[in-house]
Amino acid sequence: MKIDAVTIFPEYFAPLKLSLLGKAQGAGLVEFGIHDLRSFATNVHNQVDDTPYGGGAGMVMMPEVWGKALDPLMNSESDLIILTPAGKRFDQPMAQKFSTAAHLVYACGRYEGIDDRVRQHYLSKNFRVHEVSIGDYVLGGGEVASLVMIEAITRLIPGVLGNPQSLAEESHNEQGYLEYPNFTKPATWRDIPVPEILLSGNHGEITKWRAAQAIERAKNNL
Ligand code: JFT
Repeated sequence: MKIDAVTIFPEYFAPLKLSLLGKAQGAGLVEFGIHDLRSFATNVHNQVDDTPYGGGAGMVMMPEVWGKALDPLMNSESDLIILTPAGKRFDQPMAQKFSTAAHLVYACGRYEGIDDRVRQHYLSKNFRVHEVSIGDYVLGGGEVASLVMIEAITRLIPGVLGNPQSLAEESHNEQGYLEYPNFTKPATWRDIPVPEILLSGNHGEITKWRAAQAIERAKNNL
């Protein structure tokens, strides 16, 4: 998979070199391209935003600059993802769908958002365009939202997770089983013992106990 992101803050994407995502890129399973929107600015001030038509607070990102940045990236294989607080909520089923895509292009805006004609234009040219939000809280822009999506999607690409068992257990979780509490050594830490059942070696009883714990936890999260 190829993943491009356009942003005025390319430095936000430094974490793509780390951990799972860095290894996935090193193994050739995914390739990241980060593009500085400002390098596509057309006027002498390298301006990327302007005041909103109709008035109101804040600034809106100029369509001309976005068009110059996105045109060379988009092709028939591409899905354009426009991050916006008004978009469809990102969830695990959406991550699953995007994990089989060939090319994801993230438009990461700031300020009040991107001139809506950018969305309209690529839609009218029959590109696949998705407006997405990562959840109901206020962020300063699309960069962190795109990182969240990139991590959730990339780890679903076959070969990215070292241990396919982790993925198998997760899809189990999506079918109604939730997470149980985890413990590792030492057996007692600050006077708190690990639940005895987990030291028993009785895997049937351990599975039942974990299921009960997961249900208890799920109740508490309602
Ligand atoms: C936020 C976003 C949010 C949120 C893209 C662009 C500008 C800042 C903003 C925040 C509230 C109202 C603008 C963005 C997101 C989320 C995505 C932008 N902002 N107007 N994605 N996921 N939960 N907030 Cl462009």
